[in-house]
Amino acid sequence: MGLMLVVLLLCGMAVLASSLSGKERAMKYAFRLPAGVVVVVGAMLAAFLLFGCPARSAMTTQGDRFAGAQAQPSWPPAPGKKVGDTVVNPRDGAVLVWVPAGEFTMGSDTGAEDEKPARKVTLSGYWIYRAEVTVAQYRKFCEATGALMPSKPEWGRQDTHPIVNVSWDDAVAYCQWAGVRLPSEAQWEKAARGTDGREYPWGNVWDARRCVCSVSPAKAESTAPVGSVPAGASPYGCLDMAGNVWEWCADWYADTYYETAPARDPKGPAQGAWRVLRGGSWCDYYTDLFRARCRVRFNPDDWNFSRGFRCVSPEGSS
Ligand SMILES: [Ca+2]
Repeated sequence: MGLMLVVLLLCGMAVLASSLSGKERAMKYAFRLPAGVVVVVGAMLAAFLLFGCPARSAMTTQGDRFAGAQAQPSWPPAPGKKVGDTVVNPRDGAVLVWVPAGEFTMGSDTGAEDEKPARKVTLSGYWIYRAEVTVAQYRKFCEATGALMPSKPEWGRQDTHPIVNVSWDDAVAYCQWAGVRLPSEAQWEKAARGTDGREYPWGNVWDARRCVCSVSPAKAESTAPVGSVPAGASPYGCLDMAGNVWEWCADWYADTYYETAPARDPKGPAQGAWRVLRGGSWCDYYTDLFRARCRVRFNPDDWNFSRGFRCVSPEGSS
């Protein structure tokens, strides 16, 4: 394009030069002079539009480069350094918080049989979504991949609420698109209760005001916008680990797994019939379900209005 304009410019100058030779008749001279001027001016104008706005051209280029940098940030993310560090997943815009490597208390000596015993388990560091995956994020996944939105709950699809009515398989498909994974059961539990063995994300005393639930006197009528109860944050800043929606974990469920799990980075049984869900939901009214150590199983192909998920950074990123 640029070369063509230069040629046009040279042609115009040639026409103008010949028109100025002074050997043609006056009419021809009169015609050629304006024609040459028109070609020269036209070519100059075109050249100016193309090359004459260096600031605009450079801005566009820089803008493109910037957009490219945004579309391809450092992902998977580098390990965090301390509690409170955050990163953003460029694919779905989710904020992830850092859970440092180290030991925590997994399970319980006093809870249900499948939670026993309380053990010291060590995990590598990892990033985990601060909140549950939202309707808006899941819609983005569907639009990008052609996946279908799940059934609409009674309260409708509200962008800031957690997605519900998703199966374990749906959650895994989302994770593949978003470049993340479902948390292992151990990762979910550590993110919810920290290292001091507490019962709830906020401490050891039940408080219905610290989560979206139906435990009296709270009476949630539906899910709530994710992260709407900051007072229920876990030691790492995770929100809604208790309540709002149950959250799928990557692991198969086994009732004896807490007795036999490896002491470092346990990833669940090799096989099973059910997958693990954690944390309780908006429609639950039994306080034990909200304890960070409570384990629930469910058919991975099935779904309902109280179940959603959150994600962790991909393998090898921490
Ligand atoms: Ca939850």
